[in-house]
Amino acid sequence: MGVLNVTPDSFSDGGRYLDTERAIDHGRALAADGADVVDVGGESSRPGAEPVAEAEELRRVVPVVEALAPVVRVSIDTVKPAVARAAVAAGATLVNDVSATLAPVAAELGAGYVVMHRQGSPVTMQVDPRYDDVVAEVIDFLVREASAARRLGIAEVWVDPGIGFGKTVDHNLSLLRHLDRLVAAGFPVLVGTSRKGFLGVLLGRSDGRDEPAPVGDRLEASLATATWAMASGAGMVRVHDVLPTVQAAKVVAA
Ligand code: HH2
Repeated sequence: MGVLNVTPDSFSDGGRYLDTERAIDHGRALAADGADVVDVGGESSRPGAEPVAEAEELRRVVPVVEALAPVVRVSIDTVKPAVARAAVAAGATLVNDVSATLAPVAAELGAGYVVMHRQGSPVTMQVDPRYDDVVAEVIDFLVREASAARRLGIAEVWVDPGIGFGKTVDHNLSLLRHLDRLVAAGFPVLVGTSRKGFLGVLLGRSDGRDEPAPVGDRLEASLATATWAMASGAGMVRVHDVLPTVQAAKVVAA
């Protein structure tokens, strides 16, 4: 799954594809690089991000979905029912829902559905995330929500542990270490680690300053976690750098 953020403020590529034509070109490039799905989003969910008005989000994503849907499978990354509806009408066939609230909408639309775990909202989620047992709590939540989505009649339901969404570095690492347990729960698993902050923390900086590695220096770490996720049984990884990830996926599959 290739990431296409039509936003001014996404954490790693904000502002690069806000223009409709540039976004469409980038989506085509992701497909040409081997993405099976292009995930179009018009509202950043990075820590601290402010919500976007519905009309603005529609303006950003609908023309991009319309242009890409004939070329590649499109998913819509939104938490708004109206945006999910408009995107599916424009050709999207998967609803990627970081809020775990849109199953009834996906069911009504006959679309596939991704349910992701998060703790808190983007504005507050990284303030002080706490769990007694992060792996058990995330798996329980996802199995409950995915089972409910299936009961609504959705045939294709993916579960996603929500790396970085209300999680410390240790929480993220525990979830990745035990990803096989989520896989064993029986739903297809999607994982998104690409360029995320915990990788910057793990890498640190080459100049010795006590800061995370910058976003542009996280490719190899992103590939390591994508490879780990695929080897642990994840069926899909959500990434910014599609070409190198497809190469890694070929080798993992072999
Ligand atoms: N991560 C982001 C956004 N959407 N959806 C799923 N299912 N899983 C994820 O891990 C996930 C997601 C955050 O990354 P990005 O889209 O690059 O940034 P932003 O939210 O700032 O647009």
